[in-house]
Amino acid sequence: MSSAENNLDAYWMPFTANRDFKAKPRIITGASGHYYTTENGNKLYDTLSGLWTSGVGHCHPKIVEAVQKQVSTLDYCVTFQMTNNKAVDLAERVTKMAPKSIDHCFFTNSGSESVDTALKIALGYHRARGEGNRTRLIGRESGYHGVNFGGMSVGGMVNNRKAFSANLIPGVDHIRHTHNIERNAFTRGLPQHGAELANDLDKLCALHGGSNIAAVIVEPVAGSIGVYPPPVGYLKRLREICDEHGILLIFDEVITAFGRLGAPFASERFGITPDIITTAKGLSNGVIPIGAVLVRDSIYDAFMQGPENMVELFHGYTYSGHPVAAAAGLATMDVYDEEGIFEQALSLEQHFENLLHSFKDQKNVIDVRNFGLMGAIEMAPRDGAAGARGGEAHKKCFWEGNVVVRNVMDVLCFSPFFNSDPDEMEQSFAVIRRILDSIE
Ligand code: PXG
Repeated sequence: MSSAENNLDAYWMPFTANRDFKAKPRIITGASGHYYTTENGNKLYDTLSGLWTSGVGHCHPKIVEAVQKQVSTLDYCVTFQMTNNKAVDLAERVTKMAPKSIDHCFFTNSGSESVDTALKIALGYHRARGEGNRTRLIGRESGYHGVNFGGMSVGGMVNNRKAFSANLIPGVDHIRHTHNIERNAFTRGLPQHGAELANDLDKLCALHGGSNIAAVIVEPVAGSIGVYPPPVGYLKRLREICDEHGILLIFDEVITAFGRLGAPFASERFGITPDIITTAKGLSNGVIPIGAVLVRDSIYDAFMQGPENMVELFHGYTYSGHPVAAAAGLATMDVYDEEGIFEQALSLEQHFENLLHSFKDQKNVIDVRNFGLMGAIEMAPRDGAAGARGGEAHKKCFWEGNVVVRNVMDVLCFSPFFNSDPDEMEQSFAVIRRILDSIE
């Protein structure tokens, strides 16, 4: 038994079947580039680039060096009523990259914190403008916005919500998700059918009065649920309805920001500018936890009133703008620029799409979806055992194929590195095919 297995009992694992895992642990001790290393020295190809986090690969030397340097120069600095140079620089760098007019940045430590921060900013914005009646928040079925109370309330993944259902925040509605296998199965890129589902928002405006709704939050491409790209015209229609009713549109870009769609932001790829963008993951390539909420100038300006010596937004985290995390963020932005990472991501899209869609006739596969470098292969659930096929695929890939594959129930999700080697990608999919062949 390894040292880690001995100590496993104390460790309560997140989003994990703890007892099943502890019976046969999968423990990683190192990573480099596109591979993890296990305790017994196996090298595993990582098809999820961390957890949609590490697009430029693990232990990128430039980011490692920046972190090492920063931690021995300024390890921590309070950012309330004073701050550090790295946080200032990163805010400027990221807002320069963001769509025009999105030019202020509030730091958090995770996607969940970014989402709850964004919801609070939206409510505070309306209140500051004398529209305190705008309190309702709208999310979408099957959406994932993290695990804190705000994000869980606007989120729509049932298992994440049901144990807490009585305590979710009030005044939240959900529009329908856009996933429709009957009409859109095996679509390459954006599905043709479903733009009309955005009109659910119009119906909620008719029900509540649009002037009572503060904000709508959606992932431009839903990730965690198993990759649902938006139907053609859907995001545009949401933007139109928001404009008509003065509702803020929040894009949760925790996955899609910083290259995942071959552009700095999904907003840019789709040509739709929201009012608020939530980010995390790719902001530091996953190296140090950090998130950011990016807002329109008009939102920031609305808060900047009243006595100048007063705090305008009573919100912030001990680690908002942590200097080491911000240094990791700045080095990550350098790598994105200097290595042409977003262009690389874009150029890999077609190859990735072809590999994924070669699973169309694979046993048990009922759908394949992709957009940018986000992709999913969905298997039919086994009778009476939903999730079993996906779970088996994950474990067999790990133990028998030396490939890390993430399953969400029976959906396998893929998030390739932006600088993937096309041959390595192909080899990993060949392994996955062999393993799916062996699953009944
Ligand atoms: N919003 C979105 C869109 C996310 O994808 C979060 C918020 C929350 O971020 P934090 O940093 O608090 O975890 C996420 C996170 C999966 C998976 O299986 C994806 C996430 C988290 C856990 C699992 O795809 N994304």
